[in-house]
Amino acid sequence: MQSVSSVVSTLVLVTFAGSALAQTPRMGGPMKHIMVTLTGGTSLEAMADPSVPTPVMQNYGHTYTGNASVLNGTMYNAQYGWMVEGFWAPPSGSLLWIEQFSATPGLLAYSGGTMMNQGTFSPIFGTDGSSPRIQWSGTMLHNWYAANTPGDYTAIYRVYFGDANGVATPGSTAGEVTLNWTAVPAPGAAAVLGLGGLLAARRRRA
Ligand SMILES: [Cu+2]
Repeated sequence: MQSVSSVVSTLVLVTFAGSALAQTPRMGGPMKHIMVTLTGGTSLEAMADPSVPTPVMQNYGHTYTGNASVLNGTMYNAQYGWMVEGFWAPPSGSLLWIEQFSATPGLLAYSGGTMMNQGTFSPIFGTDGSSPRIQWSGTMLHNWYAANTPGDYTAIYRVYFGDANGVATPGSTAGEVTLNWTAVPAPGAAAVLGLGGLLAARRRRA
């Protein structure tokens, strides 16, 4: 027979694991990097890794706390990550900027990071009246995308050199890339049903 204390500690562990899981938003799949290259010292190019399928925005039914709570109740994804390809730096006096040129209405974006540091979750790219552009340090950047309505979403971005105000550096060429997502409703419910089916199958086999 289990002692009371071991039962209690087991319960605490289970509760802690459950809440820790719920508080950490998921990327939603493998990283899909947007590789940014520089040619001739002035011309930027951006390309999303074609080997990773179109990211799916999902609602896992979790409740996040703190800044991540902006994702609560949404379908979301953070697979897209901006990455510098090769070794290069902006021309002197220039900074790297990423500007959202156009997007499907209802696409929400929040400031991200890497998976170790999930970012500030501040609204970006026009979400909640924010600026359409962000300054980019050039380190891997996985922003959070979210939607409240199922469907297909697209956004077009320009990555370019500019001054501290985001005014494009004369003589430089922006890279352009189109990103796509599919937002699907409540896969969490389907997953629970699937798990129930699995457990039922195990029980039958046992
Ligand atoms: Cu990455």
